[in-house]
Amino acid sequence: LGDASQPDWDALIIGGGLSGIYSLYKLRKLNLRVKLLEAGSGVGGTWYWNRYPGARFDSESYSYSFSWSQELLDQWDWTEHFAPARETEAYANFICDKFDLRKDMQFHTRVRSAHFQEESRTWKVGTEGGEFFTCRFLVTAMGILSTPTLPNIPGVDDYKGVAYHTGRWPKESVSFEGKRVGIIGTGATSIQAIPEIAKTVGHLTVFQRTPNWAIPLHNGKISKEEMEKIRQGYKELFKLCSETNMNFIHPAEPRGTWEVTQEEREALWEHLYGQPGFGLWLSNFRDMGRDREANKLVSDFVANKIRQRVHDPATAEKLIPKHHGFGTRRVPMETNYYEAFNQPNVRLVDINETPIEKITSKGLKTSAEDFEFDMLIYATGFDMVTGAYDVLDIRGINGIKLKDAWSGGPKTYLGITVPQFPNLLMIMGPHSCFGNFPRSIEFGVDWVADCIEYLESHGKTWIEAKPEGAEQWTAHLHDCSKGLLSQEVDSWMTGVNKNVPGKQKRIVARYNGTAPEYRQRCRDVAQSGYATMKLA
Ligand code: NA7
Repeated sequence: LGDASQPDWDALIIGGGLSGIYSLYKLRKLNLRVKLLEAGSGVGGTWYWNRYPGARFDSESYSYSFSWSQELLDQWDWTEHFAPARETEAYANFICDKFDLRKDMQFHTRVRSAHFQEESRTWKVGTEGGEFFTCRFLVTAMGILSTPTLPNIPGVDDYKGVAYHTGRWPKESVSFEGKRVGIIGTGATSIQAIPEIAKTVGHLTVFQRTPNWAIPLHNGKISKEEMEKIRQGYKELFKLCSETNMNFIHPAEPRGTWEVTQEEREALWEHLYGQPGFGLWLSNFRDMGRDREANKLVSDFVANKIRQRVHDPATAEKLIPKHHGFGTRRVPMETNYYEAFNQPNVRLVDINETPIEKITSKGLKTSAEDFEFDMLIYATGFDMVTGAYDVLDIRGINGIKLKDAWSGGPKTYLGITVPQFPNLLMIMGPHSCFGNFPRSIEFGVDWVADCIEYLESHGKTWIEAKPEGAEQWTAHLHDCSKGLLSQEVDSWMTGVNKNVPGKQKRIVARYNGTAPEYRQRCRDVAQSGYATMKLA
């Protein structure tokens, strides 16, 4: 293994989540010799690692179905409108069994390095276990929120009780009964976990730095009859997703905030607040994400909902974001999140008032109090979008390190390729269009597979973004992002993670135009015979 002159594989895929699974299926169809490497013991990616209580979709389950196999659509039943993580993990397993994908997967294999070897036009990939593989095309399917980060609070290693990061939750069931539990972070993860933990916990203390604008999920079971109806409607559903800005089933509201009366506004917001899913975020007035005053109105509407639901006015005020507007960060979806704070055994600590000074052997110390816990939960998020790349030693032409090439923010072409890193093809890479993942994954994988097929049929063994292509793409990304209120806010969507050195400044981390526009731009490149890229 590792002989550059005779690569082991035509394509090597890193990651066994949904992106990796479909990449393997699709590239195998091209009769390529393909291998997939996965760090975990099973498939599912996000849905494999995230086992914390309450982990589930907040996109409608059926809108998450892969559309490329009618048989798969016919055979798989979703049981809830927003399926729990274990059901989605089972879905990933079902796909792998059905298409016999597991035989080309190697588990317990964490990739550590990938070096491009110019002479042989191959990648040499090294693993933590000391194995080496060579391949012609390197397909990264590593996820955008897959590298968990612990808080940069002194003493994280000192705590002697049980501690978990939500993104590395154990497989065994965890009991909270009678326990004193502390949880740090109040992002989408924590907002799912807190109400579940609160059901049985002895006492729960929530440490909040930034409150978020969470809205009700309104989940429900799917009966057999309802599933049949959904199945009959898959075609229209996928068409609808392909037309919306972010690939979800929630279409944009064409009207602007100021084009309707206050009563009409309230009526739309009430309606959307009572509907399942992301409606209030994605089907709101079209200027909500750019017009500060319009955004303030809807933020006030959601603030009043929080006030109505939380009994203690002081706690309610702490739970209402003051420094960013509704929808300018990823909107967490909740089920009884606000009600959890009405329980006598759940307490909110605003760490802006009383900062955490250190983690101690028994719990943690704020400027006001010493806390002792039986369990400490870090719901502190991930090194987003570029994190999975930064932890690897990826080197392109002349040994240039990807981490260095991206030190000022990612540089890509279409979010798929990178100048000076030939034959590296990223699925859901930085600068690509995220939204409803499987819809975006299907597009990304199809584009990559078509590209490889084109190279094969034209006798080419090299594809690379041109520097000027990456510059134009970055400029276009900045154009799409102009005027977005979300770009004025620190969040994983703007590439900020204060726990990670070098990630303190906001960047454009994702495609902020519409999904149809993104796809059109990628298609144009393919249709031009990849004229804007270097092929050799
Ligand atoms: P998020 O949304 O990044 O949330 C992480 C939370 O942890 C957030 O409330 C952070 O506060 C908090 N945090 C992080 N570091 C610290 C430190 N050092 N001290 C105190 N609090 C801290 O991650 P999630 O896992 O909840 O969600 C990730 C995405 O997964 C989610 O959006 C979905 O798309 C799926 P901050 O806001 O930075 O002040």
